[in-house]
Amino acid sequence: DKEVEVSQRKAKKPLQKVIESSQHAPPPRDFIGALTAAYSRNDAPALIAEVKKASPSRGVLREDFNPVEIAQSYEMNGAACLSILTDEKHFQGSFENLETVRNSRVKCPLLCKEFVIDIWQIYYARSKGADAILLIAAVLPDLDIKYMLRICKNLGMTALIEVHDERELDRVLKIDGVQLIGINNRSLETFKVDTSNTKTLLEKRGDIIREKGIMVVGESGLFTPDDVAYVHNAGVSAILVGESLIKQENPGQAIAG
Ligand code: IGP
Repeated sequence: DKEVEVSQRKAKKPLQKVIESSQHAPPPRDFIGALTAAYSRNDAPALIAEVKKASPSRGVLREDFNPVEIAQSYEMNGAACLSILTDEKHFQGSFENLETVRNSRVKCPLLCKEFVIDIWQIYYARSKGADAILLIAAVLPDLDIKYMLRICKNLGMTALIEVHDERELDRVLKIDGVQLIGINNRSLETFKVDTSNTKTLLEKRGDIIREKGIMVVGESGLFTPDDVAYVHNAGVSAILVGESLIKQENPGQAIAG
């Protein structure tokens, strides 16, 4: 999305300045550590709960949207990590939301949910307190993923690499240093959700993934305990859930159910 990039560039600081402010950010929290600890405690997939105001497919999900309140409620009810949408154009998110949650009492590691196409965005996310960042294989060439992984590592951040199909998964499995892969059940082109996507891909590539010690996150379209059990059986040790939680009157309490 060139448009997004250009508007951010125009509005914000030059790369060198952003790199400098990333060095003064609060030290990164251990995203994978939090997921692993939660998974071994509960024998259920660790939850990454998403702070999401709107989506392109569903429009505004919540009118009374208070990111810090939602984040606190998620944390109190057992989320291991949080995902904060920062994309403005499609999700009505913001980096300000990320920063205010990071400066609140919330202790969970935070994933910055952004369409990253430029390293500027990674440093910017870190400068706003992100502990992890999403890298979407569908929009990034292999060389960019490799380079961005190195930057994340140097910053002490975790990269969640998102794939949607076998071709993307195979590309990502060839890259060294990948620790966390998200399998998106929603097609970014058609918005169609199909949880069997996680199962199919893990049936095909589960062996290599386990061999490499990569942790898998089941993403999108999870609404019921059955959905969660289904992707858990398929082999994920973490899940990323937005809509079904955010639409509840009390988004955090929905976690227990
Ligand atoms: C959450 P859902 O269906 O529970 O709201 O999905 C999350 O997986 C989804 O928001 C997401 C996303 C993304 C958003 C997955 N990959 C990439 C923006 C960009």
